[in-house]
Amino acid sequence: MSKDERVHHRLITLPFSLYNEKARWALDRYTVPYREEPHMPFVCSIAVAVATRGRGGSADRTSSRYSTPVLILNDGRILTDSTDIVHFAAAGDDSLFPNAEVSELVDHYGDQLGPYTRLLAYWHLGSHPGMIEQLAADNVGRREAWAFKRIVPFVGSQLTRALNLTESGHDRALTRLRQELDDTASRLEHRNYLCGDRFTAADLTFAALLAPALCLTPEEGFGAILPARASLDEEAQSLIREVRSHPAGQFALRIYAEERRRVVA
Ligand SMILES: N[C@@H](CCC(=O)N[C@@H](CS)C(=O)NCC(=O)O)C(=O)O
Repeated sequence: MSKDERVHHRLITLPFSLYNEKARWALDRYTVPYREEPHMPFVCSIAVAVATRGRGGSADRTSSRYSTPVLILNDGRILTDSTDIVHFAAAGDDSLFPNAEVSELVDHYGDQLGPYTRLLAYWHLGSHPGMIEQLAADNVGRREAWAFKRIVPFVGSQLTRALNLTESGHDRALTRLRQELDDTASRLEHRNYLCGDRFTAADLTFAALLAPALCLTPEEGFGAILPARASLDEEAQSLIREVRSHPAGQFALRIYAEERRRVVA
């Protein structure tokens, strides 16, 4: 084992995914030394299976036991859930999880926002030929991007099944996303942050899980490369405009601008 491997933790990711961004954000915020190992859909699950010797984590309503992010700590411990990784990163700083309300909201967005923004992102990805290959070229190693091109039809059909990428699934996701945006905007009517007057894990989670619907760029703080907005069709661009101009979308943009690059000693 090299000295570097002893110091750094390994973060196995699907780099442009929202739950992965949530974990990466927390690790960056607390300057936890880690090396990201980015993979494409399905390849990332194989990477998780290999790294955890087949055990994976535990499946939940929105993911399998081989979901990402997975953090392999340099002492051998393994964290297989984004919220666990945020807790680990923030260890010793109670301000990120000050009370039960914050934890409940983190879970709520994990269950009720993430799955719907993810479904909408894959829905639009599916209607843009060549785009998933471009995501691979922009976000994972050259060899994997090359190999991934060859399995795109297989991945497409698996994603359609796993995520319920149907017309009715899409409509439901859009309704749920709009509901979450409206509920979040109501929470924010009399406060600057979701749980009061300070930034917490609820704000981080909401902003990270909304990121694909905002089509955030690295310049805006997103930790991977999403498709260029100009390359999207009118339906996708119109959704992004709607989310960006919604008070809750504006809030997420503000949180990214103010907090994504902030480092807490
Ligand atoms: N509850 C999990 C959800 C993670 C999740 O759904 N990850 C997706 C990427 S957005 C994934 O890896 N899916 C593949 C799978 O579930 O096998 C967490 O917060 O870590």
